[in-house]
Amino acid sequence: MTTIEYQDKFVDLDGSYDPEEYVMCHFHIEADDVRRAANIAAGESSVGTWTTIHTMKKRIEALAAKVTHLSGTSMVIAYPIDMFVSNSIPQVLSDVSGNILGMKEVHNLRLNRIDFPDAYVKTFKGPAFGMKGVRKLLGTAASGRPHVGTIVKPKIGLDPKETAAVAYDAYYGGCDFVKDDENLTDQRFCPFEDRVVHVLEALDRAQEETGEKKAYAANVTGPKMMEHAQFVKDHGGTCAMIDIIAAGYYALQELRDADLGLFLHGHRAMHAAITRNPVHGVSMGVLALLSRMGGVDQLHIGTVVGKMEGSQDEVLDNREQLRRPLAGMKEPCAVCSGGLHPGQVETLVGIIGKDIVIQAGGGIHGHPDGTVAGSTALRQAVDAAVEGIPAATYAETHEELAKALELWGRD
Ligand code: CAP
Ligand code: MG
Repeated sequence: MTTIEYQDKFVDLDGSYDPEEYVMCHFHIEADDVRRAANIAAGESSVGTWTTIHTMKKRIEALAAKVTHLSGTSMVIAYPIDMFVSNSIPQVLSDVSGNILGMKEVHNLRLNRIDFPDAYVKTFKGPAFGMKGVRKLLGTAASGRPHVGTIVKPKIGLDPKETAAVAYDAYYGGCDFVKDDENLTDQRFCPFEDRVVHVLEALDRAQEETGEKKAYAANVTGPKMMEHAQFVKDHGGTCAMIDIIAAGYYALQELRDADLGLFLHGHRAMHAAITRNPVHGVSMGVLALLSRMGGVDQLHIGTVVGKMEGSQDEVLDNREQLRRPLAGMKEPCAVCSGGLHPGQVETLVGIIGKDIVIQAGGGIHGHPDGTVAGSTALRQAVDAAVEGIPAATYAETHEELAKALELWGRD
């Protein structure tokens, strides 16, 4: 077999590559022969294939990706910027995390970080609001406290009026934010438009009664995404939610590029199929960066302390990708969610800080006194954390929090 990879032409460890001309991708690689596998990976993900081809032209060699660093299991590949199409996350994914992840030659390959040239980043719209914009909308810019949110539970099954009743209780008890679950979209038992009308009516009522600004993330994922997003806008909503991985990044970009004036909540259901294996796939940090470029204003990043897998290092990297300087692009707000309850808020805020949305489904609707009390308890836990008062101390004078701590304990 005559193979391009034997020629080692995609490895250039002494070369210098201008970060404004190349997309630099950092990988973990495991193979019997790492140098050979690295060469194949760079070739396969740019101009190469498994054998020498007679259709190759001299000028096309300028599009070859090059391995610029190789040490142990750490590899960097520089991809020429001309490989990439403006404002296309699918293009990025097919380029740098496409066939190479499935090649026999590599045992494991994981894309851990991408550094893009600023000029390329600027071809994406990024978040319309970002964390600061959403804070402005919800009136929390001055306090800087974490936002408190809930996912209406059960995940599926409630009808529109029942959903709205749960949402009202959550808002009334102290939640800033109510959202649909990832698998609630437009099912027969809870049609989208009916649900939006009822929940927004509950939101209005709760806003009037509490004097606080509230938001509702309606899950527009699906074939009627744009129509549903427009419906939310037309009915006075401020937010749309999208399952970015299940729907695909192009869907997110289409939603963002429409400039509807809604802030976008990114749910990452299914990300673990891609991100969970620590030595293979694509890191959640990379997906977080791409989600930011694609325009999410809020993104689930994990919790460390909750029910979902994700080490502290990973969660902090996810947050970092939302905050790192990126050609002036706005910073989305990190959403911490998944098995959370008031007893974990102190630790969570200690690890991740105050610029987060703290979301709880079970940790609100499972409160012994119901959703209003559950929502109040979570808000009290947030207030305690912001004031630097231990939750146990705060609970001595806050009954809802006390009951939550009694039921779920403290982490
Ligand atoms: C949380 C949740 C969210 C998870 C997703 C759920 O509910 O609604 O989808 O947070 O995980 O369905 O599990 P609970 P992640 O509060 O009742 O656990 O944020 O890690 O993507
Ligand atoms: Mg959910």
